[in-house]
Amino acid sequence: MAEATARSATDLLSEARDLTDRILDRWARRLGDEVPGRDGEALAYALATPGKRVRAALLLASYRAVGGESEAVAEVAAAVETVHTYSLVHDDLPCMDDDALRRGRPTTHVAFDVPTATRAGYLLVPVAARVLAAAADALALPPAALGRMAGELFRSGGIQGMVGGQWLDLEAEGRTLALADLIAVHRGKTGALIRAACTLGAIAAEAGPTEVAALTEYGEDIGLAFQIADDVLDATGTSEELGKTAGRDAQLAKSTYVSVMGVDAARAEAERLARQAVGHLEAAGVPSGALGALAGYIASRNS
Ligand code: GRG
Repeated sequence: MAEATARSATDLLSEARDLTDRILDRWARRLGDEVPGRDGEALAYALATPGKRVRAALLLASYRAVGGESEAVAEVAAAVETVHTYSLVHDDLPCMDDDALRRGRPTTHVAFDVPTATRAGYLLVPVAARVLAAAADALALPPAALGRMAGELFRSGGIQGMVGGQWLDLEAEGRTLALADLIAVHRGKTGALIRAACTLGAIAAEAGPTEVAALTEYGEDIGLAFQIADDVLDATGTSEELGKTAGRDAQLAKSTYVSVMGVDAARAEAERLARQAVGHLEAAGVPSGALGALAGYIASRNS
């Protein structure tokens, strides 16, 4: 599993999906047994619903870029995808973005009901901690590495990251944000977890501080590029292509890169950030083949 310079983003994502989905399916079955009734079914439904696994692919590529070689790193990726899944379940609730379609399927609160989906989302947070602890065992990492990974993952998911960004996003509905405020929303609600995926890959490989910092900087830029591309797709894609309701940002009167600067300038900014992300790796001497391919995909993706 050495760093794969010649591989396309499609290959990398497909491998990340295979490896991560197998682990998440196992956890979904286990939780279905552990948690009785519809709560267990809702947990399994949310966890096993197919995502693109971009965060998993970034984590795997980051790990390999700094010399990691074990396939068990996919368990760390599964922990990040579990946090991401909880955020999607809650994001779709009527009190947040109120959406009925996710990953091409009814959202969890539509397939079950709002209280069940709310509980399932909350239950996924400690599940993510268990998945991460199991990952550290599988990789035979020292306790300090598990502590650092947990710190990064849950800080990125908290008030300084995903929850804080989502909070600002909800408060900003119906208002026009200045670009600096929009960047803060995007870096928090979406970018922080993507950045953490890259950092966790580096920590899992027990990389040195310069390499960890370079991958974190890469993740910071690529996380923002990812949300800008999401803004563009929301305005230009169809619900069928996206597996979620297209045009939702405009319906909710959200400020986005598209509303602030238009589709073309937003696309150009995502591409600029992708180049800048790869620049951090090059400056630190971290191999950037696979991460470069993923950066290109993230800036110009069509789903
Ligand atoms: C209590 C305020 C508060 C927040 C709770 C719900 C929540 C935490 C945060 C929402 C974070 C969120 C859903 C941000 C959007 C990120 C995003 C662009 C998701 C789509 O990611 P993809 O395209 O999805 O990778 P797939 O389905 O492929 O995994």
